[in-house]
Amino acid sequence: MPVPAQPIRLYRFGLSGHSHRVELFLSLLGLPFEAIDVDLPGGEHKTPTFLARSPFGQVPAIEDGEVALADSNAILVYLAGRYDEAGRWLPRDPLAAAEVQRWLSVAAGFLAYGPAAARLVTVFKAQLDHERAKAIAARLYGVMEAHLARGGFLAGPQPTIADIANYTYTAVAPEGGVSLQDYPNIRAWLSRIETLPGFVPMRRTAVAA
Ligand SMILES: N[C@@H](CCC(=O)N[C@@H](CS)C(=O)NCC(=O)O)C(=O)O
Repeated sequence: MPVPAQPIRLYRFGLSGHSHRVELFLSLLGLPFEAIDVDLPGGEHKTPTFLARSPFGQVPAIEDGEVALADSNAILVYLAGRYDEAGRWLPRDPLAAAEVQRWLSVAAGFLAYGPAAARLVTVFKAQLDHERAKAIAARLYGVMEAHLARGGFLAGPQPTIADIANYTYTAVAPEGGVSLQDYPNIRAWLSRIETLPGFVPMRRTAVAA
């Protein structure tokens, strides 16, 4: 597997699931990286220096030599394409790649507006509609639970970046008042991810369902 000439710089925030998603994948790939904490409460992500790195003023962002990239899913796609020569994490077969993309879209849609938004309300006191976020989460997890009935991973029998993208905010969903009690297939899938070599957990908060 190719390795970067110098450690990849990861701009992150410790309680950000989007940041953890990238950190988890760097760790699973065994790539050297340097984590740089961005002071979100202090507004560092809206400074001109950080906006040059991430135009929407959001973490995570990375620098890998000459490459600067923001958006967690875009970063997963980049890292898989550049460093996983075997194409295990992002298959090259068109249909298999489309299956992965389908779940990346879920991560940027239902997951972000459902469980992640619900957690923003409970952990960060965000002025969002908690009931609406929980309803979106229920819709997402109904589909995901049925999909995972056959075991394996989201896009097939092997783990891909589809799993990495959806893992973190699902693992911490109870912090947002979204219980996983009724979803045994989802809980078993979380456990399968947690046994992958190189797995690193997301930092938990005191808020829990
Ligand atoms: N689509 C982005 C979303 C990233 C995101 O929402 N980051 C949050 C932290 S988890 C953030 O930086 N929020 C600050 C803001 O939006 O101003 C991604 O996947 O990276």
